[in-house]
Amino acid sequence: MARSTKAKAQAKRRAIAQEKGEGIRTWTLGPPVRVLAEDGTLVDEKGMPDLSDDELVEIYRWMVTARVFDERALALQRQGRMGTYAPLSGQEAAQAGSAWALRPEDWMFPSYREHLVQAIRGQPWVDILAYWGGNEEGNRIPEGVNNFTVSIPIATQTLHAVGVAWAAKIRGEKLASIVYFGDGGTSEGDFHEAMNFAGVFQTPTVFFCQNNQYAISVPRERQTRSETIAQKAIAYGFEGVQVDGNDVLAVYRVTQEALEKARDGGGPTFIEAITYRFGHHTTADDWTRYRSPEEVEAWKRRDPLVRMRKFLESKGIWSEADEEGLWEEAKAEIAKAVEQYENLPERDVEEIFKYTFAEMPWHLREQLQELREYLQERERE
Ligand SMILES: Cc1ncc(C[n+]2csc(CCOP(=O)(O)OP(=O)(O)O)c2C)c(N)n1
Repeated sequence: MARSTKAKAQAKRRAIAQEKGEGIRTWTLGPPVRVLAEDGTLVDEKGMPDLSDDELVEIYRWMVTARVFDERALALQRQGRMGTYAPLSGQEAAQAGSAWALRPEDWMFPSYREHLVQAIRGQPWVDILAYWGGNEEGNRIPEGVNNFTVSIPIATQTLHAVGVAWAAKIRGEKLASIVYFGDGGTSEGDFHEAMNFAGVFQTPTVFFCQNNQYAISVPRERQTRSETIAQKAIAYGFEGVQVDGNDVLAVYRVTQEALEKARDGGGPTFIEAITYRFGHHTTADDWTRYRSPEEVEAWKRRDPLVRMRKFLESKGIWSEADEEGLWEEAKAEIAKAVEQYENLPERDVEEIFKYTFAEMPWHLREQLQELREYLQERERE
């Protein structure tokens, strides 16, 4: 096809898609999908998702609870009461909006930062604390909750999500899988293999990239030369879409559409949610080494919680008293989870060797022996 004919065809497709209210879905991406402006006003009335007032308040309640959880978890780690922790503050809209669009039968594959997604899907806060406290009980997913466990190795979970979605497709089950990863994850081979497989086999998978601008200290510009991350989907033959990741309603809308399409046999979608991590990568990191306070402050002015709160207020369904009450409630809920966490029975350190294999292989037996000798020696000192 001649270049101009091709461009015309592309423009036509884009125009039709936009007319249908589908947003921008080609590699020449326009501005990210948005429903709320930064001041909480509705910028896209047609794009307003079908959510009841109760649901809107409930989504906001989760976002505030996650912020409180984040602050407490960080403090616990700093006080030596927890092993390590990956803060999520700033990413509440990306997580709450996408999680809210999921159905119980869908499968969810997290990285290590999706505490809010895990909680919305039914994992108790105490379990999430237990996991970060080094207690494997925290990795026990409650019966009937279709969440996979935390994936520390970057992007490996993308393959698992595609595999599960493919199995569901073969079995004729009407469900989708969603997989979370960061901008850095898109540089991993696993990610590209998963994308290719999903495209070829048209698996019902939603790839949800929280582009929080950094992979630890590596900024987005050093991660990929691509103009957008979303456009990577095009090379694999499916749709990519950018969304304002600090706009919970826009995130809900694009995720809901992508999941619906997947369940209806329309194949995979790649969502790039543009957001920002307010805090450290993990408690082993120090963001002041690679970001300026001005940059962080600029993003804090686009706080997803503030945007949603202002929207609820403008709808006349939220007051100052509601706000105060919610923070108190969230603090009490998390304080209870912390108390439960600290009262969990202590685990035997030897357990870390015990549960991967039915029979312990020789190298683990050797390491266990070494650990016992070390502990005995320490006791003698
Ligand atoms: C396979 C692999 N390589 C390296 C690491 C070390 N590592 C941990 S987090 C991280 C950066 C990931 O950044 P990104 O994917 O953008 O996610 P974010 O942490 O920003 O949510 C790296 C390189 C790892 N966990 N796994």
